[in-house]
Order: sequence, then C-alpha cells, then structure tokens
Amino acid sequence: MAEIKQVAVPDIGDYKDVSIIEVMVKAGDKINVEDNLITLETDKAAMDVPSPYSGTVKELKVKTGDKVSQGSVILLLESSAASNQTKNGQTNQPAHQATADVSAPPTIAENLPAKQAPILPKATPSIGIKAHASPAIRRFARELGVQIANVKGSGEKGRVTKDDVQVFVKSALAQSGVGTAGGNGLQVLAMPVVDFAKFGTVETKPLSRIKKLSGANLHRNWVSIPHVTQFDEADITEMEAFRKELGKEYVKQNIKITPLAFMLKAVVIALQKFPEFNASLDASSENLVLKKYFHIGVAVDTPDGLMVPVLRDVDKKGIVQLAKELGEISARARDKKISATDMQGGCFSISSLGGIGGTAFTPIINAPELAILGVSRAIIKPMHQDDTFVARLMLPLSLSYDHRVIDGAAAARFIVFLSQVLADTRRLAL
Ligand code: CAO
Repeated sequence: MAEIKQVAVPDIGDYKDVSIIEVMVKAGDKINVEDNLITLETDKAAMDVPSPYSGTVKELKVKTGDKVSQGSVILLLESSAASNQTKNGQTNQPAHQATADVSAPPTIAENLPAKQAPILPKATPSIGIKAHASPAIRRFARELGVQIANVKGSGEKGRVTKDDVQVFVKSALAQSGVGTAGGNGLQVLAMPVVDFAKFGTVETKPLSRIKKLSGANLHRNWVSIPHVTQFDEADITEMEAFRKELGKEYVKQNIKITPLAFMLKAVVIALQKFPEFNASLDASSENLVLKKYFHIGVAVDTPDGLMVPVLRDVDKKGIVQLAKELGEISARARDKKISATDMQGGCFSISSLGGIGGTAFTPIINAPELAILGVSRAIIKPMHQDDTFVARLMLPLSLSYDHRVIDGAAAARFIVFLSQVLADTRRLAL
C-alpha cells in the first residue's frame, strides 16, 4: 500500500545552514533508492543527498539556494511498502561526498557505493584545474568519457550541471563529425585551460557570429583534409600594364579593376584544362563529382570576420564584368548583406591578400572544394632572362590542394600553367 514519507537531510556532521546548490528532482519524478535528490555545498566541499526510498516525488519542500541542516525536510515521497528501505536496511542515507573543488581523478568517495561513502565531507587538496560538480554529475561525465575539467559550468558559481555535460558531448560529436558521412573521430588532447589574468591584465571579448561559424568550418577542413601547398610566382609585368590602362578607362564608371579580376579569369582557364580541380568528393569519398560550371568563391575580409561569397559562371564573363561584380559582392559582404545562397555552389576559391602584403601563405581549402589559390602582393624582382637580369613584377601564388584527390605533380602542372596564363594576357581571351 502506498504511503507518504518525509525525506530529510541526513547526518552531515557539524555542518548547519548549508546551501542547496542543485535540486535534481521535481514533483512527479519516479525515483529509486540512492538516486540523488539534492547537492549541498559547504565552504569546503559539495555532497549529494541520496534518497533512502523509492517512489514518486509528491512535493518538493526545498529549492536551490535554501539553507538546510540535518533533519530539514527535502521532499514528500509516495512510496510503496515494498520499497521502503535502502538495500542495506538504513532508513536514511548519508550524504555522498564530492571531490571538493578539484578535477582530480575520481576519489574513493565517488567510487564507493553510497552505503560506504564517508559521512563527513572533508576538504580535498586542490590540484589541477578547478571544476565544481556534484558526484552524480562527475559520475555521469565519467560514464560518457568526459573529463569534467573540460566542461564549462553554467550553474551557480560556475558549477557543471548535467545539461553542461550533455552540451559538451554534443558539441564534441559535432566537431569531430562522428555519425556523419565526413566523420573522422579524431581524438586530440584537450586545450589547456589557462588563467591568463595571472600573468597580466586581460580583457575578454566574445567572438563574432561569423568568426564562430567560419572558425568551426575552417577547423573541420584543416583537420580532416590532407593539405599540401604548392608555391609559384607569375610574371605579371605585362598584365599589370594592361590592367592599369584598362583601369583608367573604367574609373568614370566607378569600376575598380584589380589584379583579382584577372586571377578569376586565369583560374577558370586552368580549371578547364585540369578538371579534377573543379570537382568535389561525393559523400562516400569514393567518387569524384566533376562540375561543368565554374563558380568561384572569393575570400572577403569584413570587420566581423571572413566571408566567401561566390561569383557565378566566371567562364562566361569578361574581366570588366568580373571586376564590377567583385566590387559589388565584397561591398555587400562588408555591409552584411550577403545571404547563405551567395556563399553556396563554389567550385574553387581564391583568397587574395595582395592588397595588404606578405610574401606567401597557406590557405585552408573551402570544403567540399578540392583546392584554393592564395594570392600575395606582387613585387618587382630581378629575373634572369637572356643572360641578363631584368626587372619584372612577380606575383606570389600559393595553391593548397586536397592530396587525397590531387597529386603533387598535378598541382605543380596546374600552378605552372596558371602562371603562364597570367604572364601572357592574350591567353585570357582564348
Ligand atoms: N599585388 C599587388 N597589389 C595588389 C594585389 C597584388 N596581388 N592585389 C591587389 N592589389 C592592389 C590593388 O590593385 C589595389 O590597389 P589600388 O588601391 O592602388 O588600386 C589595392 O591593392 C587594394 O586592393 P583590394 O584589396 O581593395 O582589392 P582586391 O580586388 O585585390 O581584393 C578583396 C578584394 C575583397 C578580395 C579584398 O579586399 C579582401 O578582402 N582581401 C582579404 C581576403 C582575406 O582575408 N583572405 C584571407 C583568408 S584566410 O585564407
């Protein structure tokens, strides 16, 4: 026959008026003997209070933040006669001691069954990084293979809650791609958690939404694609002379003709000659999907972070048209007027830092594309020609490619051909 029982705070030693920092049950919950009900925290340690009975919670008498002592009623439980006592015959369990404020390996207290757990909480020396969490949450984290010290707590005083552990696991799964077609299950050491303020003044600034989104993509691409970067220099002396002439003609129409418009055109000519660069792996990673269109992504630096809008059908457009579209799309990106569709469908990307400087860099492939071209600042260099040195304007190129699909020799052929096209602007018209 069902009966209503009072569940009270057990013997917690000399502690009085101890704060409840977590309530783990609510009215209507069905609980078993030894399920944890609340977590108490003294200035030294945290401890869980388990249920001495099984049954259904009828009414909660406490809430987070309340102060309780031995004998304070926690809740009323409707319990069946058969389940009135704990396995060892006790009518009320001692509190389970938490490993105080440390992320040390599980303590003896945590490993012992409840009936053997010490009654009095004791301070454990503080070693390692602090992580506040109740024994139940620590146990839950351990079962999932999560190191509690790596979980950011959202509870009171930064306590790690069950939700925090679940969010941590979900985000770890999402980052590793486990369960997805591109899953790689990478296991890496956790980043060290450093208190930077210990070494000097610091300021914390949240990352922008764009940085968070692009950061996650860059990270996935960097760890899951075997990148190799091939470098070359293109002689753009003639191209530059032509660009300047053309630029003057279009100033009035407010079209700025930069080297990038020429790069777009030259890249498409190279992609037409080397179709495996204008392709993606399918979801099984066993087939190459060769694209018959030529949409090129262009990395644009915006105050909020990197965006890669896509210019469509570059093969069907001339240099002036491309320069115009480039100006428009980069202005839209900087004004935050780029939509998700503007960034989809790219076959290959170009990242130009030529307007800023630098000699070379290793761009990260914008998956599922297979290659990306980095462009650095052109400089005049002495080049050896016909037994003499002549001043030529040399443009540094960095081609990162997916080595699962593209061989080094193919990449070298691609970049050499691209350099030839840029060196002889007549080829752009072919
Ligand atoms: N060598 C020498 N000069 C160059 C050059 C190069 N490779 N590329 C551009 N320039 C010159 C331009 O001609 C222009 O000169 P003037 O002002 O005298 O006419 C100046 O540098 C500035 O060019 P720009 O940067 O405004 O224009 P762009 O077409 O070259 O680039 C855009 C447009 C949107 C790509 C660029 O503004 C940008 O955002 N670049 C950053 C991309 C980025 O962050 N990439 C890193 C991603 S991490 O992989």
